Amino acid sequence: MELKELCSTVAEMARTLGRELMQKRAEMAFDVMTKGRNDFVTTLDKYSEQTLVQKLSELLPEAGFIAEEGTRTDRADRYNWVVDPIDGTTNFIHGVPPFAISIGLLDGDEITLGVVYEMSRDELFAAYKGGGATLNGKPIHVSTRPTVADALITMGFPYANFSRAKGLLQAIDVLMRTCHGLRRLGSAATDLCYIACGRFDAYFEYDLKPYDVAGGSIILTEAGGKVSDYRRGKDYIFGKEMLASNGLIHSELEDIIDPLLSITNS
Ligand code: 2AM
Ligand code: CA
Repeated sequence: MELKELCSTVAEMARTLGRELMQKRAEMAFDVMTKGRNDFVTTLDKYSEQTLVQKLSELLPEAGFIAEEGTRTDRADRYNWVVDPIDGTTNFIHGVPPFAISIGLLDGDEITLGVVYEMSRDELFAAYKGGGATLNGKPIHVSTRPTVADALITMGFPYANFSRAKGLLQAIDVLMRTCHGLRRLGSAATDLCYIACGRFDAYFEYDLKPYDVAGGSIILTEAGGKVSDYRRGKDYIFGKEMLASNGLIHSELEDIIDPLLSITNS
Protein backbone atom coordinates (compact mmCIF):
# COMPACT_ATOMS: atom_id res chain seq x y z
CA MET A 1 0.00 0.00 0.00
CA GLU A 2 1.24 3.52 -0.83
CA LEU A 3 2.19 5.70 2.14
CA LYS A 4 -0.49 8.25 1.21
CA GLU A 5 -3.25 5.62 1.19
CA LEU A 6 -1.91 4.02 4.37
CA CYS A 7 -1.99 7.43 6.07
CA SER A 8 -5.61 8.14 5.15
CA THR A 9 -6.68 4.61 6.18
CA VAL A 10 -4.98 4.99 9.58
CA ALA A 11 -6.48 8.48 9.98
CA GLU A 12 -10.02 7.22 9.39
CA MET A 13 -9.37 4.34 11.81
CA ALA A 14 -8.29 6.81 14.52
CA ARG A 15 -11.29 9.07 13.94
CA THR A 16 -13.81 6.21 14.12
CA LEU A 17 -12.21 4.81 17.28
CA GLY A 18 -11.88 8.26 18.87
CA ARG A 19 -15.56 9.01 18.36
CA GLU A 20 -16.41 5.67 19.96
CA LEU A 21 -14.16 6.52 22.95
CA MET A 22 -15.88 9.91 23.32
CA GLN A 23 -19.24 8.18 23.39
CA LYS A 24 -18.07 5.74 26.06
CA ARG A 25 -16.54 8.61 28.05
CA ALA A 26 -19.83 10.49 27.96
CA GLU A 27 -21.54 7.39 29.36
CA MET A 28 -18.73 7.13 31.99
CA ALA A 29 -18.21 3.56 30.76
CA PHE A 30 -14.63 3.15 32.06
CA ASP A 31 -12.58 2.29 35.14
CA VAL A 32 -9.30 3.88 36.26
CA MET A 33 -6.19 2.01 37.43
CA THR A 34 -2.83 3.37 38.71
CA LYS A 35 0.37 2.37 36.86
CA GLY A 36 2.85 4.40 38.92
CA ARG A 37 3.28 7.76 40.61
CA ASN A 38 0.68 10.09 39.01
CA ASP A 39 0.49 7.63 36.11
CA PHE A 40 -2.95 6.34 35.27
CA VAL A 41 -4.57 4.02 32.76
CA THR A 42 -8.24 3.39 32.06
CA THR A 43 -10.07 0.42 30.63
CA LEU A 44 -10.63 2.61 27.54
CA ASP A 45 -6.85 3.10 27.03
CA LYS A 46 -6.61 -0.70 26.90
CA TYR A 47 -9.64 -1.10 24.65
CA SER A 48 -8.30 1.60 22.31
CA GLU A 49 -4.86 -0.02 22.11
CA GLN A 50 -6.24 -3.52 21.52
CA THR A 51 -8.44 -2.19 18.70
CA LEU A 52 -5.54 -0.28 17.11
CA VAL A 53 -3.10 -3.17 17.38
CA GLN A 54 -5.55 -5.54 15.75
CA LYS A 55 -6.42 -3.18 12.89
CA LEU A 56 -2.86 -1.93 12.29
CA SER A 57 -1.48 -5.47 12.17
CA GLU A 58 -4.11 -6.38 9.56
CA LEU A 59 -2.98 -3.34 7.51
CA LEU A 60 0.75 -4.11 7.70
CA PRO A 61 1.28 -7.69 8.90
CA GLU A 62 5.09 -7.42 8.82
CA ALA A 63 5.19 -4.49 11.29
CA GLY A 64 6.10 -4.71 14.98
CA PHE A 65 4.80 -2.50 17.81
CA ILE A 66 5.83 -0.06 20.51
CA ALA A 67 2.55 0.49 22.34
CA GLU A 68 2.10 2.23 25.71
CA GLU A 69 -0.05 -0.38 27.41
CA GLY A 70 2.01 -3.31 26.11
CA THR A 71 -0.69 -5.07 24.05
CA ARG A 72 2.10 -6.13 21.66
CA THR A 73 5.80 -5.63 22.30
CA ASP A 74 7.42 -7.48 19.39
CA ARG A 75 9.72 -5.34 17.25
CA ALA A 76 10.28 -5.90 13.55
CA ASP A 77 13.46 -5.11 11.58
CA ARG A 78 11.92 -2.44 9.37
CA TYR A 79 8.39 -1.23 10.22
CA ASN A 80 7.14 -0.59 13.74
CA TRP A 81 3.92 1.12 14.80
CA VAL A 82 4.33 3.49 17.75
CA VAL A 83 0.96 3.74 19.46
CA ASP A 84 -0.45 5.86 22.27
CA PRO A 85 -4.07 4.75 22.65
CA ILE A 86 -4.95 7.87 24.68
CA ASP A 87 -2.35 10.62 25.03
CA GLY A 88 -3.55 12.78 27.90
CA THR A 89 -5.15 10.07 30.03
CA THR A 90 -5.19 12.33 33.10
CA ASN A 91 -7.19 14.90 31.11
CA PHE A 92 -9.45 12.14 29.78
CA ILE A 93 -10.22 10.95 33.32
CA HIS A 94 -10.98 14.46 34.55
CA GLY A 95 -12.96 15.46 31.46
CA VAL A 96 -10.54 18.26 30.57
CA PRO A 97 -9.40 18.67 26.95
CA PRO A 98 -7.22 17.84 25.10
CA PHE A 99 -6.69 14.08 24.74
CA ALA A 100 -5.76 12.23 21.61
CA ILE A 101 -5.06 8.94 19.87
CA SER A 102 -1.49 9.11 18.55
CA ILE A 103 -0.02 6.76 15.95
CA GLY A 104 3.38 6.88 14.24
CA LEU A 105 5.03 4.45 11.84
CA LEU A 106 8.77 3.90 12.14
CA ASP A 107 10.60 2.84 8.99
CA GLY A 108 13.95 1.85 10.48
CA ASP A 109 14.67 4.71 12.85
CA GLU A 110 12.67 7.33 10.95
CA ILE A 111 9.00 8.21 11.42
CA THR A 112 7.31 8.10 8.00
CA LEU A 113 3.66 8.55 8.93
CA GLY A 114 1.81 10.21 11.78
CA VAL A 115 -1.83 10.47 12.81
CA VAL A 116 -3.14 12.33 15.86
CA TYR A 117 -6.88 12.47 16.52
CA GLU A 118 -7.75 14.97 19.25
CA MET A 119 -11.09 13.64 20.36
CA SER A 120 -12.52 16.48 22.37
CA ARG A 121 -12.49 18.86 19.37
CA ASP A 122 -12.91 16.24 16.65
CA GLU A 123 -9.61 17.32 15.08
CA LEU A 124 -7.74 14.87 12.90
CA PHE A 125 -4.09 15.70 12.18
CA ALA A 126 -2.17 13.58 9.68
CA ALA A 127 1.07 13.56 7.72
CA TYR A 128 3.31 11.22 5.78
CA LYS A 129 6.87 11.76 4.63
CA GLY A 130 6.99 14.23 1.77
CA GLY A 131 3.21 14.70 1.70
CA GLY A 132 2.72 17.75 3.92
CA ALA A 133 0.50 17.87 7.00
CA THR A 134 -3.26 18.27 7.25
CA LEU A 135 -5.94 19.11 9.83
CA ASN A 136 -9.32 17.60 8.94
CA GLY A 137 -8.05 17.19 5.38
CA LYS A 138 -6.83 20.78 4.89
CA PRO A 139 -3.11 21.64 4.61
CA ILE A 140 -1.58 23.25 7.71
CA HIS A 141 1.61 25.21 8.32
CA VAL A 142 3.56 26.46 11.32
CA SER A 143 3.43 30.10 12.43
CA THR A 144 5.79 32.79 11.19
CA ARG A 145 6.32 34.38 14.61
CA PRO A 146 10.04 35.17 14.52
CA THR A 147 11.21 35.52 18.12
CA VAL A 148 10.64 34.05 21.58
CA ALA A 149 9.21 37.44 22.55
CA ASP A 150 6.37 36.90 20.02
CA ALA A 151 5.77 33.26 20.97
CA LEU A 152 3.06 31.32 22.79
CA ILE A 153 4.93 28.33 24.20
CA THR A 154 3.52 25.04 25.46
CA MET A 155 5.42 22.70 27.75
CA GLY A 156 5.13 19.75 30.10
CA PHE A 157 5.65 19.62 33.84
CA PRO A 158 7.23 16.45 35.17
CA TYR A 159 4.74 14.25 37.01
CA ALA A 160 7.03 11.51 38.38
CA ASN A 161 10.67 12.24 37.48
CA PHE A 162 11.67 15.50 39.16
CA SER A 163 15.43 15.18 38.53
CA ARG A 164 15.53 18.29 36.34
CA ALA A 165 12.73 20.23 38.06
CA LYS A 166 15.08 22.96 39.40
CA GLY A 167 16.42 23.85 35.97
CA LEU A 168 12.93 23.64 34.51
CA LEU A 169 11.63 26.16 37.06
CA GLN A 170 14.47 28.51 36.11
CA ALA A 171 13.55 28.13 32.44
CA ILE A 172 9.93 28.94 33.29
CA ASP A 173 11.13 31.98 35.23
CA VAL A 174 13.01 33.25 32.17
CA LEU A 175 10.28 32.44 29.65
CA MET A 176 7.31 33.83 31.57
CA ARG A 177 9.08 37.19 31.56
CA THR A 178 9.92 37.06 27.85
CA CYS A 179 7.28 35.29 25.75
CA HIS A 180 3.56 35.87 25.10
CA GLY A 181 2.64 33.11 27.50
CA LEU A 182 3.27 29.58 28.71
CA ARG A 183 0.71 26.77 28.58
CA ARG A 184 0.59 23.18 29.88
CA LEU A 185 -2.03 21.12 28.05
CA GLY A 186 -1.19 17.59 29.25
CA SER A 187 -1.03 15.88 25.85
CA ALA A 188 2.34 15.98 24.09
CA ALA A 189 0.84 14.76 20.80
CA THR A 190 -1.64 17.65 20.81
CA ASP A 191 1.10 20.14 21.73
CA LEU A 192 3.06 19.17 18.61
CA CYS A 193 0.00 19.37 16.36
CA TYR A 194 -0.91 22.80 17.72
CA ILE A 195 2.53 24.05 16.64
CA ALA A 196 2.00 22.38 13.27
CA CYS A 197 -1.17 24.42 12.66
CA GLY A 198 0.26 27.69 13.99
CA ARG A 199 -1.61 27.95 17.31
CA PHE A 200 1.55 27.52 19.41
CA ASP A 201 5.10 28.45 18.40
CA ALA A 202 7.16 26.04 20.50
CA TYR A 203 7.09 23.15 23.00
CA PHE A 204 9.56 21.50 25.36
CA GLU A 205 9.39 18.66 27.87
CA TYR A 206 11.62 15.97 29.39
CA ASP A 207 10.92 12.37 30.45
CA LEU A 208 8.85 11.69 27.34
CA LYS A 209 8.16 8.27 25.86
CA PRO A 210 8.40 7.42 22.13
CA TYR A 211 4.61 7.02 21.84
CA ASP A 212 4.00 10.53 23.28
CA VAL A 213 5.84 12.17 20.37
CA ALA A 214 6.15 9.77 17.40
CA GLY A 215 2.93 10.69 15.55
CA GLY A 216 3.07 14.41 16.30
CA SER A 217 6.73 14.84 15.34
CA ILE A 218 6.22 14.10 11.63
CA ILE A 219 3.01 16.16 11.57
CA LEU A 220 5.09 19.07 12.83
CA THR A 221 8.06 18.61 10.50
CA GLU A 222 5.77 18.13 7.48
CA ALA A 223 4.06 21.40 8.46
CA GLY A 224 7.43 23.19 8.28
CA GLY A 225 8.45 22.94 11.95
CA LYS A 226 11.56 21.64 13.65
CA VAL A 227 12.13 19.01 16.35
CA SER A 228 15.28 18.17 18.28
CA ASP A 229 16.38 17.03 21.69
CA TYR A 230 17.58 19.73 24.12
CA ARG A 231 21.17 19.34 23.00
CA ARG A 232 20.59 20.19 19.34
CA GLY A 233 20.59 16.48 18.45
CA LYS A 234 18.14 14.23 16.66
CA ASP A 235 17.40 11.80 19.47
CA TYR A 236 13.90 13.07 20.13
CA ILE A 237 11.88 9.86 19.66
CA PHE A 238 13.81 7.62 22.08
CA GLY A 239 15.87 10.32 23.86
CA LYS A 240 13.14 11.22 26.40
CA GLU A 241 13.29 14.96 25.80
CA MET A 242 12.09 17.25 23.07
CA LEU A 243 12.31 20.80 21.88
CA ALA A 244 9.88 21.58 19.05
CA SER A 245 9.14 24.84 17.28
CA ASN A 246 8.06 26.68 14.17
CA GLY A 247 11.76 26.54 13.19
CA LEU A 248 12.26 30.30 13.41
CA ILE A 249 12.66 30.48 17.19
CA HIS A 250 14.37 27.09 17.63
CA SER A 251 17.94 28.19 18.28
CA GLU A 252 16.89 31.17 20.43
CA LEU A 253 14.90 28.78 22.62
CA GLU A 254 17.69 26.18 22.62
CA ASP A 255 20.06 28.79 24.01
CA ILE A 256 17.68 29.28 26.98
CA ILE A 257 16.68 25.64 27.55
CA ASP A 258 19.95 23.77 26.95
CA PRO A 259 22.02 25.18 29.86
CA LEU A 260 19.14 25.18 32.37
CA LEU A 261 17.72 21.75 31.58
CA SER A 262 21.11 20.11 31.93
CA ILE A 263 21.01 21.03 35.64
CA THR A 264 19.96 18.07 37.77
CA ASN A 265 18.71 18.33 41.33
CA SER A 266 21.31 17.81 44.03
P1 2AM B 1 -0.14 9.88 28.58
O1 2AM B 1 -1.43 10.50 28.95
O2 2AM B 1 -0.20 9.05 27.34
O3 2AM B 1 0.51 9.15 29.72
C1 2AM B 1 3.49 14.79 28.49
O4 2AM B 1 2.90 15.63 29.47
C2 2AM B 1 3.00 13.40 28.53
O5 2AM B 1 3.11 12.86 29.81
C3 2AM B 1 1.55 13.37 28.17
O6 2AM B 1 1.50 13.27 26.78
C4 2AM B 1 1.03 12.20 28.96
O7 2AM B 1 0.85 11.06 28.15
C5 2AM B 1 2.13 11.87 29.95
N1 2AM B 1 1.63 11.80 31.32
C6 2AM B 1 1.54 10.69 32.05
N2 2AM B 1 1.07 10.96 33.27
C7 2AM B 1 0.83 12.28 33.32
C8 2AM B 1 0.32 13.17 34.32
N3 2AM B 1 -0.05 12.75 35.54
N4 2AM B 1 0.18 14.46 34.00
C9 2AM B 1 0.55 14.88 32.78
N5 2AM B 1 1.05 14.12 31.81
C10 2AM B 1 1.18 12.82 32.05
CA1 CA C 1 -1.33 7.17 26.92
